[in-house]
Amino acid sequence: MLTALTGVFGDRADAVSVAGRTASYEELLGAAGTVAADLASLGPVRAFAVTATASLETVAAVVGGLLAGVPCVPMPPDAGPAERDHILRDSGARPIEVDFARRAPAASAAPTRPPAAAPEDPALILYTSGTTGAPKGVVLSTAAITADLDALADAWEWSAQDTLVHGLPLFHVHGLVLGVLGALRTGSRLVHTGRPTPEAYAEAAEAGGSLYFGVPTVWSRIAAAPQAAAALSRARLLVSGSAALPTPVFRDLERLTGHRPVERYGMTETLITVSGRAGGAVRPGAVGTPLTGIRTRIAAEPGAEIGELQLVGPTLFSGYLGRPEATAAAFTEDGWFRTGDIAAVDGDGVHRIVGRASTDMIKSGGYRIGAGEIENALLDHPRVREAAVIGVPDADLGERIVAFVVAEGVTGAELTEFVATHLSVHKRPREVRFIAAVPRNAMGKPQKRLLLDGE
Ligand code: MLC
Ligand code: AMP
Repeated sequence: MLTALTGVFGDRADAVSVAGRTASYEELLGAAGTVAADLASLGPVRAFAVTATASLETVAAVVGGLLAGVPCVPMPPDAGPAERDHILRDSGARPIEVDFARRAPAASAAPTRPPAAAPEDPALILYTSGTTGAPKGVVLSTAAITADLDALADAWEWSAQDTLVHGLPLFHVHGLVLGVLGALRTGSRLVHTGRPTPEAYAEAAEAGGSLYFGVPTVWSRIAAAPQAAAALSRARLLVSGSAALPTPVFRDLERLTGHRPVERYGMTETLITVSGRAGGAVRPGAVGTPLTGIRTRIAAEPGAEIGELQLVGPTLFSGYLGRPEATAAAFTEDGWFRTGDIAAVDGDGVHRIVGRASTDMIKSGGYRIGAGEIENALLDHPRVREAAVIGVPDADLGERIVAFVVAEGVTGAELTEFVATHLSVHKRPREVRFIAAVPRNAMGKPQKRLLLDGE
């Protein structure tokens, strides 16, 4: 999968740069070889887990797992103990530590030997939230990942001539699969900026950045920093994804950088499936056309033009780890994956995402957050009797998490902190509102849309 590490694109001292530290492919391969040898010495393991900080260690861990044929579970570094325990218990993954300075001799780590795993074997297990319950492990095979990266390379004319720049977290598809494995497959130099700030993105432009990835929150912060945005005029392609890019941000970026950002659409379960193309017509609010090998359909009511986007193709996940019922429920009877996103297809085949089927799936700063998971965390607090969590439109984050609770003798700040000790920091409510009762229908089901009535 990692073509760049075979040396066909050459090597350089700064082939991979993460949060200010650089490594050549040879150094990366050496550190990854040590990880692979350590994994082999553990005997048969189902999976291994690494705390996925933005670091060369995380990159070496993921590459080491691929060399050894053992799937990697990247854990959010800010996950609270409950979320961490859940991920480790659910996946059965063995946590490991990586020391980037421990390097196997390059020859023993050379990926020219037969790959340890078959293409259909799991390469990564990424934990992601559903509308209810704890996060599920999404199993991604090498075959799915390579199909996706090759389709994206084609759509974006992404090659070893590029320098990829981003500062996204390394435990999700966007930052890890596209942002790290994509660079190692296409041979583009990688500059991971540590954090995705406008200043860091601009600085990387001075150093030759050509291809930029960001979630809409990152792009809107860049659009609000005109000097940083101007530096990106030297780039070749700006790509936005993980949530809808607001049209005003698209327009501001076009005005400040001279580029019309390309939007692409995806999910942890499907990888990226629909995208605009380099050199193609790009419209604000549209996510482009299906990638090579992907077929889409809109499950619309008779007479309606919008409906649930469903798809099939080689980039789809292998299933939710240990949850055959949940996996089956994610597909229609005739085998199409149900995205839960509401979409429309224009006359020229260009797709637009117009909403989501469930209010219980929140996208905040590009992070996918299940309302049920936060509600369960809040209900664990002894003072909380009822909890209902929703995403409220937010200019910076797309949506912000607001929790409505029925509780006495506890402050909003205490509840926010309580959630942070259970889950990841980005799952904390931004706001806690105290109410007398959660509105419910005759069946007792919460009527969350009523929570914001009267605003
Ligand atoms: C956050 N903070 C809070 C808080 N929430 N403080 C108190 N109460 C709360 N409820 C703190 C933060 O910890 C941070 O502190 C500070 O406030 C600013 O937080 P922020 O506004 O969230 O900014 P930031 O931390 O910079 O995060 C914005 C972001 C981040 C865009 C950088 O959301 C991000 O990295 N998003 C990317 C998500 C992503 O990669 N998704 C891809 C999923 S894959 P401090 O001290 O740290 O400053 C996918 C498939 C696909 O979707 O299609 O790509
Ligand atoms: P995740 O599993 O974290 O990858 O989140 C997947 C979800 O992100 C999708 O189901 C969509 O709701 C949303 N998403 C990703 N890309 C886009 C986009 N370009 N426009 C709108 N929503 C998007």
